[in-house]
Amino acid sequence: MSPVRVERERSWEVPAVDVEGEPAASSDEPAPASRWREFAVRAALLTGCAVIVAAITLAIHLTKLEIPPVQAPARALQPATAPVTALEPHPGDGGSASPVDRVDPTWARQVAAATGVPVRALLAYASADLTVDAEQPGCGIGWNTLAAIGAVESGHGTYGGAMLGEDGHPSPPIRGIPLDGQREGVAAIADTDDGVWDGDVTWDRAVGPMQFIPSTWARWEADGNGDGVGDPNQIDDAALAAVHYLCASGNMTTPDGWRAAVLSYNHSDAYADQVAQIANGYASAAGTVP
Ligand SMILES: [Ca+2]
Ligand SMILES: [Ca+2]
Repeated sequence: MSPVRVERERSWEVPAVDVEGEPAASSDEPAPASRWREFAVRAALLTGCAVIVAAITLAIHLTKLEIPPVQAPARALQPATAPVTALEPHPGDGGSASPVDRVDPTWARQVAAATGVPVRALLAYASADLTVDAEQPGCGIGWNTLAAIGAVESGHGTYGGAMLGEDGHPSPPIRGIPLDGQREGVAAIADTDDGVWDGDVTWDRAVGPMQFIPSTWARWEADGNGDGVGDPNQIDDAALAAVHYLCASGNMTTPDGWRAAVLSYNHSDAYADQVAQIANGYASAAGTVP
């Protein structure tokens, strides 16, 4: 291969050299000592140029790197627990009303307005919070954590343009992609529900506002609205099943306990961070409610 000659611009004023570092042939050869001095100067200049080019290349490379999000300490990620205002039971109610009716509607309207959580979804989260507080007072989950999970999982039952009806059902129903193992990070889960919940008789899919997989629902099925039926498509039922699932991990009042519970729902640190951020935002916004 013939040597490539590198000509410098005027400001650099370095005589032409070949890539092997040998001074280029010249018609008026300098004396040996002068040649070596000149060669040393050229070498120093070339080294300097190489260092600058390497630094620029490194800087460009670094700017292209995807810097992973900084994981804040778990302590900073434990959301505050926002309280729910419940109505006092009225004598003669007969216990026939939906558990969701315990939630103070005035509180729900104000918190919904302050947080942006749709009031129907907020009623489901708050009711599930009240239920689990009575059943498992040691769990300590706040409605805001449940709401944050609902936000990430389905936009509170509005994913894909769905509308969350007053009956707690998103319309159209929210169903995830088939769990057919064909995509990265997607497990293969053959049908377990005969398509009853997910409409898919070949594979299973995550279902409803809280995105329960049918086999998980089969274990955690709950009836949050008190109609006698557990339905993962119905947000009161799904929210109650979700708090049972989360509280099964243990005490959520400690940073490590909170994180372990959320990771049991979805084993992703990025997911837990996102849920914590949203839950804290809801608690902060709800704190503005008089
Ligand atoms: Ca299925
Ligand atoms: Ca139900």
